[in-house]
Amino acid sequence: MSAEARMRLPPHQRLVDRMPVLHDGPVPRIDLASWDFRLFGLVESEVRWTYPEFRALPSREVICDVHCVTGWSMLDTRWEGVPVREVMRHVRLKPEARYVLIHAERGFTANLPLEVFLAEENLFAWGYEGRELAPEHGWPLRLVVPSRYFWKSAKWVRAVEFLDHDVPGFWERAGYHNNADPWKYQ
Ligand SMILES: Nc1nc2c(c(=O)[nH]1)N[C@H]1C(S)=C(S)[C@@H](COP(=O)(O)O)O[C@H]1N2
Ligand SMILES: [Mo]
Repeated sequence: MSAEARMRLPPHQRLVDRMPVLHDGPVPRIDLASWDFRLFGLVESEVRWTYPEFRALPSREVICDVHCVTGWSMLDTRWEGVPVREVMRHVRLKPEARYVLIHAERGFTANLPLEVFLAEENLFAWGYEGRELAPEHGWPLRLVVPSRYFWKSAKWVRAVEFLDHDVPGFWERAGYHNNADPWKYQ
């Protein structure tokens, strides 16, 4: 490993060169015709996109390192999708909104403080390494939050709920740290 790569590895992590597949339960079967993506909760008015509508939103590429709490890290992963900040241009938050709960297929959830969710690099990704996302990696849409352990990056996302209080997500209820900063080994 190069000295540069070592510096990019948080404590207790090892490098992998292919992305493992990790999630609870089976890969959900998705029907794009009935698929939607919604913003709801503490917003002035809710937003709902169909799949073609969402894919028509401006997209960009993000290259980032990802770190799974089970110990693997992958450097320079390349995602394409709609930036969280682009999505947020379509909604006006109520002033009480402080947290988000990400909702995915089959009841999976992940929680983040609003300011972490709004980071410039965060993406709702539909592409990976120049191709459509694979089903096992979250197709048709997954969240990518590079600043946190990868379990916050929900696959198969369907909605974002804005809240005035923090609600622990699926892995957080299972005992994972609420903040999940790999550099603090949380
Ligand atoms: N919907 C859903 N998303 C999920 C999970 C899950 O169980 N369900 N697991 C998380 C965990 S623990 C990790 S490490 C990453 C793994 O993503 P990958 O399978 O694309 O490597 O997905 C995250 N997103
Ligand atoms: Mo994970």
